[in-house]
Amino acid sequence: MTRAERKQSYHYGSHRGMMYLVILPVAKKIISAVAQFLDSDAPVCHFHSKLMQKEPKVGGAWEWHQDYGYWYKNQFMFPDQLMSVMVALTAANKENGCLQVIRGSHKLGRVNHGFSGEQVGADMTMVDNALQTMELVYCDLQPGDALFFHSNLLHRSEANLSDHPRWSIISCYSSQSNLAYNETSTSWKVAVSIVPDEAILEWEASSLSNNDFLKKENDPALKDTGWENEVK
Ligand SMILES: O=C(O)CCC(=O)C(=O)O
Repeated sequence: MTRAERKQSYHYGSHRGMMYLVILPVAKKIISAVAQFLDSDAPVCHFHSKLMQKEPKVGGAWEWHQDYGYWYKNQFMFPDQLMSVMVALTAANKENGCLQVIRGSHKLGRVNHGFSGEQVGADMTMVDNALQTMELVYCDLQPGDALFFHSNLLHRSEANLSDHPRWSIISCYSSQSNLAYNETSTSWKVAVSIVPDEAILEWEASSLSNNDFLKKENDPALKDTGWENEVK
């Protein structure tokens, strides 16, 4: 099986998992923690969320990258005002392709990113240099655990070759003071309407078909625009 065939599936359609995509990212407990981590007193905005499904034997690998390696292309100004939260829906461990991070690598600043096969990945010279002295950590998570990480943290994951699924939700946040000059969606500049933590138990599914975060083809971070390679 090739790496492409093992590609991780995102879920952009209707699914019971979508419930978590609507409520969990804006739950009070999560937003309060995000507000403390982001380097700004401005309100927290929810950039986007995705349901990551790594199915047994097929869930694919991710190359080393920084999320700001993508979001730089959206021309977000401040990496310290951008972060991600991964919430485990199933157990995640070394066997089923949990997230791996290089501890402290967010302090390196932004590393160059380019195409690595089908994916956009970090410059491996810098990754290998970092691994000489910095600790590689396998993020072993139990269902319900949340991992908060800086937009410049180097991370990757391996394919899920185990017999068990590895599902998670990854939500990404920006401060309202952080402007993006090449982003087509609008959620990144709208302050989050926080919901009580209990709402996840009370919510009933409704259609999400008009939400702009579903339109993957509009995302400049996933295109090779070339602008970032030239200094004008
Ligand atoms: O869920 C994974 O295995 C990796 C996902 C990831 O690195 C990302 O979405 O930036």
